[in-house]
Amino acid sequence: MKARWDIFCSVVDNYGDIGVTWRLARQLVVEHACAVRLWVDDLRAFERMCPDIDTQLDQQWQEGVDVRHWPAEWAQASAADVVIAAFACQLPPDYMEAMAACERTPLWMNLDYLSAEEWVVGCHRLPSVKFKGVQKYFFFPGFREGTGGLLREAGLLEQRQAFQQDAEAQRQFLHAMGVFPTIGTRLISLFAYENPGLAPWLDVLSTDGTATHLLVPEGRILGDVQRWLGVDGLAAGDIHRRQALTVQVLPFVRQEQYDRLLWCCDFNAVRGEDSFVRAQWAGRPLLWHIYRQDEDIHLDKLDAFLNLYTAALSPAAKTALVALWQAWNTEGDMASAWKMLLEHWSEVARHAESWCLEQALQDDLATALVQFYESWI
Ligand code: TRH
Repeated sequence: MKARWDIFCSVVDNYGDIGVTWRLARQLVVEHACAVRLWVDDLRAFERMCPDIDTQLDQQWQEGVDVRHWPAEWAQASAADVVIAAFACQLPPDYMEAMAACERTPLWMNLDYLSAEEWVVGCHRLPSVKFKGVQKYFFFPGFREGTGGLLREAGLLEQRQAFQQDAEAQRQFLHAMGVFPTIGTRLISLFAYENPGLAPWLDVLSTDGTATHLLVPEGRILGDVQRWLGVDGLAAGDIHRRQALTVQVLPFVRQEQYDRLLWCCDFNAVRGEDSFVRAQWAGRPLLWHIYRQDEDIHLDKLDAFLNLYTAALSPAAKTALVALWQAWNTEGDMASAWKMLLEHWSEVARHAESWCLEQALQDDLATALVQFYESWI
């Protein structure tokens, strides 16, 4: 019999909560033959990345996943074999009672936030709280050996490499999105929160010797883009040129299409958690806008990742990359940091691919979760 999994996703803000759980749910179904229910409290966020979602339905099937609207008033009673509370969300009290009443106690895990910090290794798979005999465990994704790894679908890197070697496939993909870059243009994608560092970066891109085509999916950074362009009401489809820089606004697309966009670009600015990981699987240089947390604790996470990521770079390339990421996240000097990075471009580009291959040596997160369950039973 298939193992039954319940994944609970409370959409706090943005798209990372649903982005991660939706990706995980599909992978458990497709690659591990699990029966998965995905409980989501906000179907509108889900609809942005999966337009097939009917926001009015309490229950629907999407790509083999049993998608449930997690209602304010809980009515569901039966508990699954494996229960995942994503990002420390609180399960409905009645569901916890149902877990406690099960003849065979379910495996209950909290799927935590992604961090490169060292302490994650020590906490991964440790017991957390207990509810009436049901033990909860911490499960940490991560970049280091001894963590739960990263979400990575089977065959992802092979697909990505084949696509990147196929100029025609890329051209067709971009054309279908209304993107017609001139030959020799540097293609950059930009997915970020509001950021005062954008204007100086765009200044330097617009006066650079190499032309840049900047692709901006609709989202929070558009206000800064508008201000820099001096226009109002930017929307998907709009294209503006300022000297060497072409700025094009794209619609928010399905996760699979977003992957392809990242694969096409020479440089990807990403944010949060899931797009950050996808940019690493793209094997191209990237810039991370980290999600801000109270008391600047996100800056420790940023440093921890940079320490790992830049370990194999030459000191000069490392300095350049760290300067750019720090500038983007702490309102530093983006203009000179970008110019410095350009001097080390080929090394940073080679490194992006080798980092990707190195990370792919770890088991992926879905496999690690299934293995944990198998060892637990
Ligand atoms: O949207 P994010 O900022 O999400 C999160 C949340 O804020 C969350 O609360 C916080 O904990 C976390 O950041 C750190 O960034 P993220 O994680 O990259 O999620 C975006 C998702 O949207 C990701 O799955 C990729 C997807 N996406 C598309 O499907 N299509 C698109 O066009 C774009 C731009 C993104």
